[in-house]
Amino acid sequence: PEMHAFLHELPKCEHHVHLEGTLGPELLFPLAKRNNIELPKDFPTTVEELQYKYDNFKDLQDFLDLYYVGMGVLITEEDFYELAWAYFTKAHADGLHHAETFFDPQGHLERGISMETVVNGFKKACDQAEKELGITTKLIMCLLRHLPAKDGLDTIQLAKPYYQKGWIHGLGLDSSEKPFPPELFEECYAHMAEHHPEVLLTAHAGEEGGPEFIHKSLDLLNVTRIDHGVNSIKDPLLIKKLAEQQTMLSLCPMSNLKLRVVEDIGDLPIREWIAAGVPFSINSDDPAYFGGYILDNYLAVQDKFGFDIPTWKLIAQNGVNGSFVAKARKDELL
Ligand code: ES4
Ligand code: ZN
Repeated sequence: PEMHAFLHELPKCEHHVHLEGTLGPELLFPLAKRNNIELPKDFPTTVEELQYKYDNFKDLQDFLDLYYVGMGVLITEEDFYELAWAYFTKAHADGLHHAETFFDPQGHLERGISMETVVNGFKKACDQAEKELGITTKLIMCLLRHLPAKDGLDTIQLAKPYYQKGWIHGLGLDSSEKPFPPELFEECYAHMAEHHPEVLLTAHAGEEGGPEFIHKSLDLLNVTRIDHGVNSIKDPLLIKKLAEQQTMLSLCPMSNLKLRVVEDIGDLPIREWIAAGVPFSINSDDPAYFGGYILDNYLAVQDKFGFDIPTWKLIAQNGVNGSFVAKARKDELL
């Protein structure tokens, strides 16, 4: 209980949460009704059935299949706003101070929803979170790696006004990892580096893919952060490189457990990263699907690793340092 209070108070930053992954049954079913969306025949019809699915994912793809159908209930700007606002209020109750949130515009564009609808809704919630909750926020647009790079480039074009306004701060890469290696998206990342150098670059790598996916994300996409990065531990030279460059990994413990990246949260290479000086943060990924928000993820790590207070302070400090914010805000967060 003492540690619970301490971890609640610790200045936590989240760097890896998909806003569409915060869509749980309590909003999914009402939105389906409000928007007259007919869910597929094999989609669960009760909270209990949905929960059963959540508790039994075989792997990343098995989760993604449900995730892409789930987001189909999001139609209006108000829907996107409500989704993100509900996340910010939950995260705030968990003691979150700073949130960098992913979204997947291609999952909406392909259903005929405009970039404007998606971004306006999310941005409204971000502004409200800053004003009413005192949380700082950033939006990171992710490209879906199961779609062609050409689609990614088109999506980047559509988002241009929002980089220019400073509404979108980062570019990420997500979805099915193994069949779609980082090099497929070199052109997308090169375009961003050339035309929008102020936009920070990250990519999912080393969740199901091997350490070579992390190497290639660093060397070919020039990312400054790695999302997941669990499989970095299989390559000592990579560990050395991550430590030298102080590249932060955004670890998602409960996600890794639910998607069977590891058998047990205690198997995550956290002690090894700390010993090697590899910075990482602790994150919720798709909290509605994986059974816990940010504080639950901290507690799950504490349950298995039993870290002392200085270690937790170091973890929090690394999270602040690795955030996509100016030095003044970092000083404030610490
Ligand atoms: C995701 Cl856990 C995970 N991995 C890859 N892509 C994703 N999109 C949403 N959650
Ligand atoms: Zn993710």
